[in-house]
Amino acid sequence: MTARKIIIDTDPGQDDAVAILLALASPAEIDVLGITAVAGNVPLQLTQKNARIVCELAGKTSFPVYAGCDAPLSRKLVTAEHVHGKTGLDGPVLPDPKIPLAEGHAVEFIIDTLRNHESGTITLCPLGPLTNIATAFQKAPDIVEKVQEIVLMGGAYFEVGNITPAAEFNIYVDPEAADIVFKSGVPIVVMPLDVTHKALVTKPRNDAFRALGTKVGVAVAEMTDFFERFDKEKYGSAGAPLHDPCVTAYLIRPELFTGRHINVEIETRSELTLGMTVADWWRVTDRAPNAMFMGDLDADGFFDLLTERLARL
Ligand SMILES: [Ca+2]
Repeated sequence: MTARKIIIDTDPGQDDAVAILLALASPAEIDVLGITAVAGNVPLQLTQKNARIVCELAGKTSFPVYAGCDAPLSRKLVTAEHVHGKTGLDGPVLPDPKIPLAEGHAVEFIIDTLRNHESGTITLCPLGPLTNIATAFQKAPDIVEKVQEIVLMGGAYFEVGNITPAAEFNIYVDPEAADIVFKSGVPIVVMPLDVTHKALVTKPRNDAFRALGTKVGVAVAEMTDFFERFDKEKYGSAGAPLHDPCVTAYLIRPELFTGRHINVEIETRSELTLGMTVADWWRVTDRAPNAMFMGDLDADGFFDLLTERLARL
């Protein structure tokens, strides 16, 4: 098996950080060609810096980190400091990054990388709003058919919404971008809240991260400690949901996840339900399937994988 070539498009975020660490800990399965930052959980100035902080924490700095779009396609940026803290990576105390930001724009990197590789060999892994990906598709329509697959965190069906009663944060922040991506024809795998709310860092699971005794293990435990206070208060859940690591875990062990290949469309007009992922889970329309929409995961298997891989960093 050769490692799958991916670009991680991200707005770190503690859960983004864990998703990136999992990818960087798994070079046999995942070849990270670059990381592209987007505005989302916190503004771009912080997400691009946080992405570099995480790479240095992992001790993996052989690929470029680019800054991308600092605002959604046609809306004002909505951020989530109420969840992630002021820096986006609140929790552990981590040093400022020494590696520089790569020169150039994330969108150009995405376009060039797809053009410079054989068709069907690059997977895009968006962990934030879909602004960078949609902008790349708009600027360079020729790259769309070259994408092997998009594996993304976003949306919800049974869990409905976390930023509004109807919408999940990543899709809500830039619904027009999500609409472009979901209509692109690229094979899409979606990790919605329905799955990620089952990836809960319970106390024993967090203790397992801390017990690794490594810089990475302790930092991840401190990140989830911070992150979980929000979800405990809001949902009364047993711990923080690790949304974004579901994406990189899927690349390593897809059998941990089950879902349905269905039609998913994005609400872009209604004020009330803006950014809703209208997922035809029950197949009540004849609209063509465009996404593998996940519904369940083996949570114990997921955390076993995560802990085992984080131990390698
Ligand atoms: Ca994210």
